[in-house]
Amino acid sequence: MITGRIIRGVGGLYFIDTEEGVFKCKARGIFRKKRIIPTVGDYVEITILDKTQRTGFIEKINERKNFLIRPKVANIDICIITFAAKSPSINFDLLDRFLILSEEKNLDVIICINKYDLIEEDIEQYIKRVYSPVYKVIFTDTINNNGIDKLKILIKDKVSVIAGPSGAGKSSIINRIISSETRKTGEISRKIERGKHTTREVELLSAGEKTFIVDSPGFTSVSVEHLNPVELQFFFREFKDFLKKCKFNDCLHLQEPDCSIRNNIGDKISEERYKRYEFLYNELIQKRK
Ligand SMILES: Nc1nc2c(ncn2[C@@H]2O[C@H](COP(=O)(O)OP(=O)(O)O)[C@@H](O)[C@H]2O)c(=O)[nH]1
Ligand SMILES: [Mg+2]
Ligand SMILES: [Zn+2]
Repeated sequence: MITGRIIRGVGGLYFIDTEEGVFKCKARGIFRKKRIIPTVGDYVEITILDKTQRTGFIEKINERKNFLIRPKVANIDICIITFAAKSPSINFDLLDRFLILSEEKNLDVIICINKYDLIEEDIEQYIKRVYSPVYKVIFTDTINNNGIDKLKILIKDKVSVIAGPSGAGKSSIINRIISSETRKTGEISRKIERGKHTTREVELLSAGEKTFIVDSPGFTSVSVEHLNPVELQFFFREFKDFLKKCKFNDCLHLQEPDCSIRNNIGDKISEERYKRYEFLYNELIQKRK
């Protein structure tokens, strides 16, 4: 058996990237019986049926480290949360919801602010003040190629999914990344859909050896409804250092005295992010009533 990774699935046929190249495989019936659906990103063991035709069978699916539903993909390392600096302008509520979900799934995060060519000074300062101390933030522009090399370094040897609203420039960024990589290796570049089309098919796109990137459709909203209000605090990364320092163990950082989170507002915790926490906490409580 050889080990590989599912990079694409079309109508029950899976494309497996292995050290010996790509094989087209079907899954053994046992998976259907057990109701396990092979998913793009899965590490699998395959047996070869025909070496010249490059066909085989998926025999085993290794345990997943995580699993995303939209796009449906497994074993993701990084979420590149992408917003346009302008047109459309940044919805910070949506950005924070993406951050919460990424934390929940234990993904590493890169905040990518694209269309840097259009950015306004106050927006740039705002992002640098509120987000840069907490997350990796990069500014890109796919017209002059600013920041793309930096992004490539950050995603090297990892599998990343690019998420964000429609029109942010996700597909443009991916095309920039994969076209420079394919040029290097002499492969034929596979331009992915862009513009008005939605990005439906889930695929691990090669962005260099051992590096993959997955495009996703534009999200107009992100639901955090499934979260327990009490656990929301754990998904604000900048809270982490202070959570154990509140006077009460079960502090929710709302009105309690001697709250370490509230004591650090304006210092290690920005007012804007704290307000978002408060807002989302109340929203989650309302939903439960
Ligand atoms: N000004 C500017 N426009 C961009 C940039 N990147 C992408 N666009 C444009 O923004 C639009 C949406 O891009 P697309 O990649 O389809 O966004 P997606 O919906 O997030 O995949 C297209 O018209 C792109 O040409 C950029 O860095 N600067
Ligand atoms: Mg797109
Ligand atoms: Zn507290």
